[in-house]
Amino acid sequence: MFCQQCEETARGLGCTAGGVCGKSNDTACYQDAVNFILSGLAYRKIHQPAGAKVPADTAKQDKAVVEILFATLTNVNFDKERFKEYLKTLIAYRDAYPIISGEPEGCAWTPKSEEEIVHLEGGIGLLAIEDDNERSLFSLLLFGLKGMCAYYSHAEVLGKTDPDIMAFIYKGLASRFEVYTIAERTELVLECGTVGAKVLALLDEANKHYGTTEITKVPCGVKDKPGILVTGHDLRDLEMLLEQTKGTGVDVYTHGEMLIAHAHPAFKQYDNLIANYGTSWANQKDEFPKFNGPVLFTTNCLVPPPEESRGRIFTTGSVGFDGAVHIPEKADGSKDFSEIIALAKRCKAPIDLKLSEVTTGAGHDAVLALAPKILKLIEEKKIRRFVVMAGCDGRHKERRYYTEFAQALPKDVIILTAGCAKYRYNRLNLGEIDGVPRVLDAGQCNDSYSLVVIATELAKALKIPVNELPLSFNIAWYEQKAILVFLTLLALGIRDIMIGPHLPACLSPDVLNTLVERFGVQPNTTVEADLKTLHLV
Ligand code: SF4
Ligand code: SF3
Repeated sequence: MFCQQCEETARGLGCTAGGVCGKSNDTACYQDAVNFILSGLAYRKIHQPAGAKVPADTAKQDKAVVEILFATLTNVNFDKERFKEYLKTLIAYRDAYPIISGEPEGCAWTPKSEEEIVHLEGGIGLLAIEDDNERSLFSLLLFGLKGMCAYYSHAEVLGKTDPDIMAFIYKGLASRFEVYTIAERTELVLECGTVGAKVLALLDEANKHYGTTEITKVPCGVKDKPGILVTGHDLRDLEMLLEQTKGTGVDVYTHGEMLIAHAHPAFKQYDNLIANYGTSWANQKDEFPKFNGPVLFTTNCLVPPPEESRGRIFTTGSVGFDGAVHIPEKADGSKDFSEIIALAKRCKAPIDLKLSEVTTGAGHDAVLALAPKILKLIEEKKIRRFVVMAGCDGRHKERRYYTEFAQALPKDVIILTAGCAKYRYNRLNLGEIDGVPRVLDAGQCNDSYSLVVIATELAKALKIPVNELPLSFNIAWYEQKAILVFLTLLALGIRDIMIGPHLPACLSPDVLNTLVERFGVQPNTTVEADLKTLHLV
């Protein structure tokens, strides 16, 4: 296996003998195989000559493509058996298209045995792309596409789709088998960011289904009934579970990125939605055993659980783990969570982690409602600057940097955040500036679009270009959704983004050079130096 898609990749280079994340060699090879077949399917779909006999309705195929690419994102699906099924599904979809004369050999690849997949990864994995820059750019694109599929799937379950976004997903996947110059591949990566903005906007629209978020203080204690802990990003799953647990004597708690649900008016109606429990995905090994009840994973980030607690782990959607019960979607889109509820009834109530409440819900509507006040505070020099510290959390000790950085910020700087990185500083009591919280949390990484809207609207109000706003970016990344958000910011013309704790391992020296020269992208260093670099002191 060879995988270097996340920030915690082995030695900062790539995982080659089992993933740091817990992904096995075999599962990694199966993921390479589905990615390879996805490119073949996309190539065949795109290059059909006019009049070819092609599948008329591709709605199911599109849904499968999105689900499967999402399943290969870090910490989503560790279950080799699911990838075997995915492989069969994709081959069937691909082979429903006529063979194209002169198509690249890879388009027709159909593995005959498991050995072929597990031993052939040199031929189908990303290392098979020999040119360093080509591999680097296709990797960035593929990782961006994974993030795109994650966000698209969330919009899709809420009824929002966009054929242009699907068309780009196929275009990007097919590019693996096509001839592009390095300059063209660079532009394709940036186009991924442009389409990323569309996906994030679509999801923002979709999430309005639950009402626009309000700045909300979320309780983090526990009650005495048993509970189900819901983690990941899928609000629709949470809604279905809340409906099904009504009146059962089982409470529901959110974990990690699900925190934002408490700020949506639709979720405030549920008195069985009790509190947010714990912190980010990176601490689940400590926090889940104390919860006592079952945990439902609706998306990433799943850390392989110890043997003794596997019976309490449930997965749904793209998520999978060998030994965990998977709740499938029915034909009508509903899910039956009765097995989780039955188990919860036999569990003890959660142990109180004694964590203080946290504030979330600062999406673009909530923040822009404060715009006149914010603009006045800027004018009065009570707000000196904003710093976007959105992104992911992770397990490495060096992520202390983000806590220390937030603590060291001058008191007239406001943090704009989204994603699970916030758990590094959302309990620091950083206070308010004349009633405006110093940590404005838009919600999930899915809500990153809010930060873009806030920045562009403030720039408009101040009649200056976005890059002249008193705004700096210090982004923490871990997985591929963060890569998509990063590409989106680049495509929107944001310059001088600082990114850490490490740069993506897939960047070749030349590609890194392009990012530095063209966009001023910079790695983070020390708190002291970075505060100066980002004009925060
Ligand atoms: Fe390694 Fe990250 Fe890939 Fe897991 S997702 S195998 S930790 S690079
Ligand atoms: Fe977090 Fe996994 Fe990326 Fe959604 S839950 S930001 S790391």
